[in-house]
Amino acid sequence: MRIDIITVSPELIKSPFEHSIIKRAIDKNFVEIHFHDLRKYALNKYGKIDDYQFGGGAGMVLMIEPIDKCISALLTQREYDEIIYMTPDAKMLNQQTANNLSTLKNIIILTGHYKGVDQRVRDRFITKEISIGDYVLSGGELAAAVLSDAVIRLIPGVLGDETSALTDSFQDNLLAPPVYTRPAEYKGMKTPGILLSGNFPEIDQWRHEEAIKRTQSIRPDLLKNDKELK
Ligand code: 6GU
Repeated sequence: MRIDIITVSPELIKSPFEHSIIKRAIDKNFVEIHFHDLRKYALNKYGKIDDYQFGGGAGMVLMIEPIDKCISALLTQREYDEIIYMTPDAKMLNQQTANNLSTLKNIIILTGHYKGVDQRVRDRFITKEISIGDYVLSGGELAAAVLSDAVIRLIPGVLGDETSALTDSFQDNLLAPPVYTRPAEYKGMKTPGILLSGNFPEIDQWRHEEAIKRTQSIRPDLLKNDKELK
């Protein structure tokens, strides 16, 4: 998979890709990440990429021309399966969307800033818009890092233990069950005996029941909805 990230702050977004599972995925060539600094496509030598919004109002808007130049240059190189715009005014990211994106070959992620991008960018180039939650970040960079992490770890081979992504929270629309490790008892707090029993069918059953209990109590909405992002 190849991910091209277009941003006004490449430095802000790079570090999540330089550690742990995501770094290993890049080192082992499961994924290639390319950062594109929007200012390199600026209209003038001062690096102008934004302007006041028509109609008045606070906040700057990213202009269409630098974004057009950047995306069009990428499109001459290869075909892209999705051109994604990170923005809080979009449908919310979920595990199903991450699963679907993890099967793609080439994607572009455009991150907004300030008041966002000129609507014509969204109309002309963007094939999918994603928010990571109902709160506002200063820019889409952290959101793009979150999306990339969620997607990359699902690429087959990236996680050492192939089954571990399958038992994540949300993979079956359930929260993950409680987990314990040594010591079996700490300051009087005990690990549930079933987990020490060695009876694996019963352990699976217990985990499933705990996952349902946790989901019912914390996120009952997950039990009702199939919330695939369209
Ligand atoms: Cl994708 N961008 C920004 N700026 N804020 C957000 C977001 C994205 N998702 C949630 N809040």
